[in-house]
Amino acid sequence: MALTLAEKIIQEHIVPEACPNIDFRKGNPIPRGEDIALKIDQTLTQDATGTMAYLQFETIGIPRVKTELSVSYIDHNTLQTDFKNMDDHRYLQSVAAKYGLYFSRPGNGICHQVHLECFGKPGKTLLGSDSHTPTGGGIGMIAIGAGGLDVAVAMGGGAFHTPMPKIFGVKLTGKLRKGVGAKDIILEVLRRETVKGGTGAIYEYFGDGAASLTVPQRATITNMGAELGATCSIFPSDEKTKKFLESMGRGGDWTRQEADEGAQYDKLIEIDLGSLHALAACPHNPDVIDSVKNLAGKKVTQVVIGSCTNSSLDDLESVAAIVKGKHIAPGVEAGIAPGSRTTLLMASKAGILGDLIEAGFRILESACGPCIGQGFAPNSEGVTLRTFNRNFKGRSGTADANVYLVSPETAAAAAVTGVFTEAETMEYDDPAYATGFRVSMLDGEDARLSSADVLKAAQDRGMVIAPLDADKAKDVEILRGPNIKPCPPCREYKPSLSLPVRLKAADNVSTDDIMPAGAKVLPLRSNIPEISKFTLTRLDETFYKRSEEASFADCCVVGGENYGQGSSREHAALGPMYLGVRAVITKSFARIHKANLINYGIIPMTFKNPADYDKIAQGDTLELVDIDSSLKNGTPFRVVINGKTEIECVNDIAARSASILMAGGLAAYTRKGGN
Ligand code: MIC
Ligand code: SF4
Repeated sequence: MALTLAEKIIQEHIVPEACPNIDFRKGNPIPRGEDIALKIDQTLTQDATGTMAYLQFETIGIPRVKTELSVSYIDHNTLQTDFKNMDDHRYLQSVAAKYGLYFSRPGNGICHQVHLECFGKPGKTLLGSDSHTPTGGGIGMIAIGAGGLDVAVAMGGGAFHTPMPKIFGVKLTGKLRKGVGAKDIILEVLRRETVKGGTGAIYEYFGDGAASLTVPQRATITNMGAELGATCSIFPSDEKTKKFLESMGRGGDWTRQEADEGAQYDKLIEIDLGSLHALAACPHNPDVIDSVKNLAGKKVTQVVIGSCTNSSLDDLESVAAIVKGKHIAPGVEAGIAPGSRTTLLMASKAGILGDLIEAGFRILESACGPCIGQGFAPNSEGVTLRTFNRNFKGRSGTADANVYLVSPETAAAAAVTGVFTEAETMEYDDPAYATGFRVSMLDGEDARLSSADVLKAAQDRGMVIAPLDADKAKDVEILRGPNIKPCPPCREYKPSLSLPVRLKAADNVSTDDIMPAGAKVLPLRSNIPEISKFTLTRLDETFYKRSEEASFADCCVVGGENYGQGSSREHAALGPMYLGVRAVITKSFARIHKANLINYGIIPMTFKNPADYDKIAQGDTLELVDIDSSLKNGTPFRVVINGKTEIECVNDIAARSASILMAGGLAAYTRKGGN
């Protein structure tokens, strides 16, 4: 049977002995939704989730990572207002040296951009403790975001378990107009599919329109597949991919990856690129899409180019083309955080950086920065246009700011006009568009980009430290600062529970709502007792106080649709667990958060009848009757509200996940010999 590209890579990586329910006779498609176990070739971590991941990895007790390649990046916590961030950096560097990982130093850039440039390989699997790990799909990888504990298990050689996704095909035809960016393609997909449309699915892009896009453009699209709730997204690996890898000095890593002729998709979406115009995701969710034409003329106070979505050389070049010879409008503050040091160096050698500085952009560090509320917060009630991927309320650091997610082209147009403007209505020269749309630096069509200096910059790996030899690694001492506390154990499993509803929340609660990021909270990522004080504060400032008053007794949380969307941060499970949350009952969950809840022993349940959500009020008591038999037998969960009304909740928890819950979380399960 003809297979999709995603299925081909999955089939090559599946661990048959860990998937007893799957029939592996040749050509058999894997049933959607079935628990699959994947061999993981590469892992990545970043510092904000990495410390917990490596604290867990240390407890596994193996001398060296067992993957083909693992990289520890420092990109999130680089503000360093006191000792905590740098203590974490030193801990992570020492762990990398001891256990055989590459270490990407602070300043080297955002993990996803750097991984694409330096390490990703078509046809391989990548698991990362960051939800935007699917960026790697831009070069034909199955790249999946997960909680740190799952990544720790993969570094120890364990398989990654997930339900087999549906495969949605996205056929792109035609060519983007000048002034319209790859961001507009993914915003169009978000407009059609919504932030929960991709739950349990992989988006696979193909067609002549896909072939026309450069690797960084493809990566913008696969990156923001995370906002669809997708497991991952993928493009074929073709001649463009080859040129990109050659430009980065890695031609040898290229392999062709494509779907079989006639592959069937679970759903087909078609987009004619030539018909697209600029779009914006409006406050406060990535799927609230409007056209820039509709917003045209609206005043803008801030513009930021950056984040793992849109901070490549292509992006900086698009911006430079629009702002060259102009100046940032007087009412606007504008900043650029290039995605990597390599990008920054290339932009500098190609003369692009000079154009940006001349226009008046403030040059920010190559790191996550403003995307995660670490500096460059907008003014009160500000209107900020960002090339990022998330605009949840308050994430920018300013609670009442209005964050719009746009392409670099739209951001650049607004920066110089001071209002929402369609870049396609402006007159400007875009040398790369004119010469074949930024095909690749090695094509030599754009003289600025193909110069020897730029290529040398592309291949500079000066800020990556390679793994130490095993015999030298033995002697490395792990450096632990005073803010690094061990991960607390999960609460012990109980076969029946009676739980007060400590919070009832609405739809689309994000992990930023459950455990905020930002300059104040992020330094506490290695210290669960301290960070837990911020649990759910975005939704209810009294949550911690009320938990304390209840002596951190067992309780539950009730939510609406798509609970836990956004980040992979397991702190959004760890914080609640530490304060006593034993179950979360919702209309539906986001994939990574649901897995994190299970890993930390919290039972995720969904209402069989979504209308039952209305039968529960905050403060009610829910009795979870005989959970034990539901988990052992896979039967529906029974929940009694205030000793009176019984409702049924769906039990879609795979057998292995049920065993994890009964063992008291993934760490305990692994220690007891589970795999
Ligand atoms: C994010 O974009 O929300 C983050 C910060 O990168 C998170 C990871 C984290 O919370 O550390 C993510 O996307 O997984
Ligand atoms: Fe960093 Fe923002 Fe990307 Fe998360 S989404 S990895 S915070 S740049």
